[in-house]
Amino acid sequence: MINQEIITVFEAFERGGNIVSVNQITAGLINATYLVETDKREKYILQKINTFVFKNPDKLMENIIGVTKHIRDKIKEVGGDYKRENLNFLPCNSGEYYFRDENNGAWRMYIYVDEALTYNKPKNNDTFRSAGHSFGRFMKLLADYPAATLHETINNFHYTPARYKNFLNAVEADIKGRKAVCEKEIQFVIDRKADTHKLTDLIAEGVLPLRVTHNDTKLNNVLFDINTDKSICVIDLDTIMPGLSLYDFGDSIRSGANMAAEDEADLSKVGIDLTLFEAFVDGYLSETAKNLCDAELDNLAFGAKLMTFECGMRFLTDYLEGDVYFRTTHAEHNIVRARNQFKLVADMEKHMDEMNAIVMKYKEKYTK
Ligand code: GN1
Ligand code: MG
Repeated sequence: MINQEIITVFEAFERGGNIVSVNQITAGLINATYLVETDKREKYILQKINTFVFKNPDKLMENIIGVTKHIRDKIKEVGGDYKRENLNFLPCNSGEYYFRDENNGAWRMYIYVDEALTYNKPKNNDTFRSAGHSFGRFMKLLADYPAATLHETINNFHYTPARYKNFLNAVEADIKGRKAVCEKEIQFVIDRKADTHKLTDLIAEGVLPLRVTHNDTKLNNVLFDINTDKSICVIDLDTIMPGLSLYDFGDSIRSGANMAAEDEADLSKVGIDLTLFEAFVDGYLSETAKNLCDAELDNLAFGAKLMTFECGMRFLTDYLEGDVYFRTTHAEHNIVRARNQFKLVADMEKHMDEMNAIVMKYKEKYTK
């Protein structure tokens, strides 16, 4: 039986047809996502925005509508398929791009991209190279987007010094009495305090440029064509804000070049896969090398380490705060994720020279 809540929300978007199936998609850790199919053989994604995380759905949707329109125009210019290479959001009956239900829940809907899939782990090097192309292209498409019109959907999202402060506050408060079981992880973070402000200092000094970036570039935020296995487009557009190329590059490496899933508990399986790293660098730099400045290229590998560190610190903070932010399936989920990310950080530290050498190899290849 189809949940009445979903039917009510779907009807608010006035697409007609009756729902024949609803399937929840649980890959994302923040919003609640449903694939809805109708008897008119149409498929939609209905998504309940997590308003604990995104406090201001109207500003969030303003960003997304502006950005997807910009991308659509560019795809049209080159004769591309904008229904497939971009997300197409639909207004609800009030004319707005999200619907408020009677419990103040905020919902949005967009057309489902058919014959597509996502990967939590790259199937092979080509998959990950292709993801690199997509994120590189995404940044290029938005290079002339008016950044000043974007709202900050989550304050200080990748402002790592603020994340570090939140972490220290969570340790200090220890509201769930969990501190004792993660002393080692807490120390791991404190030992790397200097890393937290390296990039933000370079921004303040005017060395690293802010660009319009995606900021949540995990591999499962890319759609792949089921027939060609090539990336089609980038999804999960909630955190598009001015940021660093290093954040987008770094978070992709964090999620896709880990030899294990981000919540693998067996740490012997966790580490940086340099072959996958190289494939992503190849795809990403083939699109962006000419546009990136030397300071960005010099810090790409560090960006991967920092994004992994930041994410681990966020998982640890959420564990200490009682699992209020990330979707978890068991009580240890966030601490398992944090340990996993810190193992990956330690492994990247061991391989930092090799990672930098790979970046330089492709910098040369694509800037000649
Ligand atoms: C969240 O929404 P999703 O699952 O794509 C999170 C990212 C984390 C990621 C860790 C808005 O991404 O920042 O890196 O989980 N998104 C938000 O898996 O916090
Ligand atoms: Mg996602």
